[in-house]
Amino acid sequence: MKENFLWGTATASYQCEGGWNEGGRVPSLWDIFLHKNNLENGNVASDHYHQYKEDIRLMKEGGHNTYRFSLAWPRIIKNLQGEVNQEGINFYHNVIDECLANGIEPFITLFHWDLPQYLEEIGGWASREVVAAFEHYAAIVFKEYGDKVTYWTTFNEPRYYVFSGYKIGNYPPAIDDTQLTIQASFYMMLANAKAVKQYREMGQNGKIGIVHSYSPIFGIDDSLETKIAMRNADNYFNNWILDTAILGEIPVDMLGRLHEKYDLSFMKTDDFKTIKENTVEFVGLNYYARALIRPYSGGETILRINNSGAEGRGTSKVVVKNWFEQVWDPTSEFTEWDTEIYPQGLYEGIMMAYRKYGIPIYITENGIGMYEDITVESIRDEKRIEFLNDHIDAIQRAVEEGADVRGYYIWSTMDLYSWKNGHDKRYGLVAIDFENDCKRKPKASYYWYKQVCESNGKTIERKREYDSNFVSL
Ligand code: BGP
Repeated sequence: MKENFLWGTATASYQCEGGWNEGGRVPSLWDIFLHKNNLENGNVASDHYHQYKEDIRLMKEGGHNTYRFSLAWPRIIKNLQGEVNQEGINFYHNVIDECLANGIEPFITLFHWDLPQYLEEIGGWASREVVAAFEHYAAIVFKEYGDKVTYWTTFNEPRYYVFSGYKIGNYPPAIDDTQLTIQASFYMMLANAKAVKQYREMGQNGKIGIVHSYSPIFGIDDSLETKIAMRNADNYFNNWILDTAILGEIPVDMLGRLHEKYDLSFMKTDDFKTIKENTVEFVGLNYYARALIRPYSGGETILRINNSGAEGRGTSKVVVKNWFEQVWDPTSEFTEWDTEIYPQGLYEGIMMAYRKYGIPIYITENGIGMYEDITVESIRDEKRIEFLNDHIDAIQRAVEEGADVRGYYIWSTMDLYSWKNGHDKRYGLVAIDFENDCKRKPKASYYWYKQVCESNGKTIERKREYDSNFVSL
């Protein structure tokens, strides 16, 4: 990799911090939703709120030079009036200072899904008022931390958040409403542009981008029907985030189709102007798997996600009526949560994104969720090592072909709360004993990754042949 390549790991506030009612933090929509429905929650999570120094020490000893994490909006802004919680502000000063003292570059996300409940109560992201609240929150944190932090991203995975909450209904606010899905999507992208604008107007010296849940699109063949389905799928999965944030343009063919059935009058001329004029300068791509697409063959929309691991194996299904269907290649390998293991998709995906957008790319999440016995003396997570090796190799292949990739973050730093999958789906390089004061224990992958970071990728082995018979966009 090039000099100064960022090698690190990633977390999100709600998933790792715990301390849900400490330090003046107010509830987020996740606290309320999970408590009310009696579901596994992140009250304690990995106890990072109390053990962040130990975590940062482990990062340093593990050879990392960066850490991607998010700020919890409910720790920072107390209420609808926008009052600041000084204790929350201080907490993140401490985390950032600890990173800097250990040679770890902070890479900060403003919103990784923990919306304050008081904003959910006024309509959440489907309401325009939340855009103004986000601008206020962003201005406070840019002013506080702007001189210490170079890398900022506005949102983590707007697509995943909006579809899960407003259409699939497995995340809060847990509804199925296409009109609100469109509104929430639009307001998030508008909030992204407004935060970018503000960052620049405040004369900040760092860089600002957005993080997207990237599903590179592949087709089952190269017929015209498949090509059309692939374009629809690309709009659904990727373009409405990437085109909007990077090019300042919401795909017009998608807007045209939505306009036939839904009310888009809430989108104002000024909004389009703001979006056009305030685009991001880099993009973070989270890669877990590609999306293999075939033409729509009939029936209602089905969006089914496996949140129960081995038990629900093979139950994932995505059909978007009149748009496309997703298929799972039976010859491929999958995790217990139905995620395809397909490193080639990362290579192709980077090349597609780089050719189309030409801006710097950071791979802001990549990793594998597994059931693991962490009570053993040494945790030999060979499967994870193989997975990471092959994905880093995919990035190196793209870099060799000219793609400008500047950083890589493994999801996740330590085991943490995996949203609706609970704590059993482990992603960390460091094990967390959730039953025992969240004691930390590095896995074999942690030591393996240390060598990768310290050699700047030279210890990665090229083990896979790539298939040249795929059909991409
Ligand atoms: C991404 C999110 C993360 C993380 C990861 C793994 O979509 O940005 O917050 O959770 O996916 O997903 P999961 O925990 O559902 O397995």
